[in-house]
Amino acid sequence: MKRPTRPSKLDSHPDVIAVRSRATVTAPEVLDADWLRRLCEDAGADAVGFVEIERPELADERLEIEKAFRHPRALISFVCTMNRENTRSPARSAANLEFHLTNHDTNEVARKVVTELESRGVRAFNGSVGFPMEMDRFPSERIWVVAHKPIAVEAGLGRIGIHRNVIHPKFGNFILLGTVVVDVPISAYDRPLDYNPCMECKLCVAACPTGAINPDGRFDFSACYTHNYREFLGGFGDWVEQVVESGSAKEYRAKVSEPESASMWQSLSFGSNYKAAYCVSVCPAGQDVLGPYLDSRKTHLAEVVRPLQDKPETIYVVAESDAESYVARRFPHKRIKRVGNGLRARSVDGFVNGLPLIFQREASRGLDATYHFTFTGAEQRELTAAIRDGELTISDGHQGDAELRVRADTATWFGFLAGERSLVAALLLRRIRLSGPPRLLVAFGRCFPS
Ligand code: B12
Ligand code: SF4
Repeated sequence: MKRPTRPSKLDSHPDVIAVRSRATVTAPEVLDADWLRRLCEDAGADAVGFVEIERPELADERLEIEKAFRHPRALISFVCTMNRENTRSPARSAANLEFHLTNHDTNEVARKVVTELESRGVRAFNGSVGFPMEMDRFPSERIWVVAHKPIAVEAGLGRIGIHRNVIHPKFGNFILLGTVVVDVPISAYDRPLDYNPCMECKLCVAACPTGAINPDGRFDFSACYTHNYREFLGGFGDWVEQVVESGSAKEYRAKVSEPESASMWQSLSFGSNYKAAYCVSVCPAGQDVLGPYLDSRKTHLAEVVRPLQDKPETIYVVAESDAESYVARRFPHKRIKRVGNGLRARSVDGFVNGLPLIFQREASRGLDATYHFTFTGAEQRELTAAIRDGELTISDGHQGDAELRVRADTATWFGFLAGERSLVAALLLRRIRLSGPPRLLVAFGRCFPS
């Protein structure tokens, strides 16, 4: 005999009764592209594009997105424009104000779109435009949840210029990017632009104070990050260490000038300030931007590029990096200050991911060597690093013949790289063993200053 079901405590809860008695909101099976575009524009987006999550070019990005939002079906990419004169001004407080406020607006647009979609039963997610990011991964893994640039490119919102920022065909590079991920497909998707708005004028190369941008599009991450991000992440960590290592106020003042302390306070109080972003400032590309440059390149150079090049300012560099020699050669009127950037590996993965970011092409000139690494202890792995013709390649396992073989206990190796353990002691204790000329280890170290 079937026993009568007793009403559970849940059934009599007022909110449960209310939910059960109201009509359920059913998410649409497909989001109409025209309606969705209007929704984004009404929320404040200046341009919008859509991409299906299965796009092969975004396969790696999809894996990252799925870690944060479980059911991605489609991506909404959008841009918010920045005012140009502020972004170009040598008064970097004005430029930073523009970056910060546009950043805020872009997050706001994403949030408004997500809120509206959620009210219609669509699950939607927005990763942040910039900060906050996932700091528990720093510095070994990528800290951003969604990489907006490749998505914007696939959504037809622009192409990557020599300076590695996305250039929109109308607004140029005076844009910040946002992405909303939805769990419902969209009725029509966009394709990448069939041309690159970059003019290849190389003004970004000429204006960057650290030499981070190469004419062929190679980007010296370490050069840009050490200077531009002096008051962010590892730059901030380095400043903290300067405070800790100062035995007195006098000693601290010898290391950190009064403007630098005030600037750090400003960043902590009002949001971190970028030191440069000159690549964005000088870029003439984009139909709304290009006119004055076409009218007179001379005036563009005199009024936009030169004031930034001529500005007397401190440029933060890692000792003996390519940036240090570049500033001395190219901008002798700018002050060079050697600092640490906090990019230290603490795991083998961090080591593998980090080496290409801090590799110094010029410092590697003349080196032609293959290194076999055997990590033992906490992590066990074999790696090959080859440096040849100014290029670094890293591969798993031991490939080919090596000029130097390094066998290292993982903890000792990363302690040595962070300057916390002595190499001599590690060699004596055989925690690090070398087979081949030790000068090749010194030469290796010169290619990766941090
Ligand atoms: C990490 C990061 C940085 C790092 C590294 C930058 C970099 N180039 O990767 C640092 C700290 C140096 C940095 C600096 C800046 N950043 Co930033 N940064 C990011 C972040 C968090 C992730 C970028 C990313 O995806 N990197 C992954 C690596 C692999 O990207 P990548 O090397 O550029 O990869 C591209 C190239 O390989 C390119 N590519 C492939 N083949 C080829 C071939 C050639 C010839 C070329 C040229 C390129 C190319 O395609 C890849 C995909 O985009 C995003 C925010 C976000 N969550 O997306 C903002 C973001 C990229 N940053 C932005 C900005 C504005 C800046 C700064 C101007 C900051 C400032 N105000 O000073 C500078 C500009 C530096 C520069 N010229 O790149 C904007 C760019 C907007 C735009 N129009 O594109 C973003 C998108 C923030 C936003 N939401 O708007 N940033
Ligand atoms: S400054 Fe010139 S070369 Fe650099 S990204 Fe802009 S258009 Fe391209």
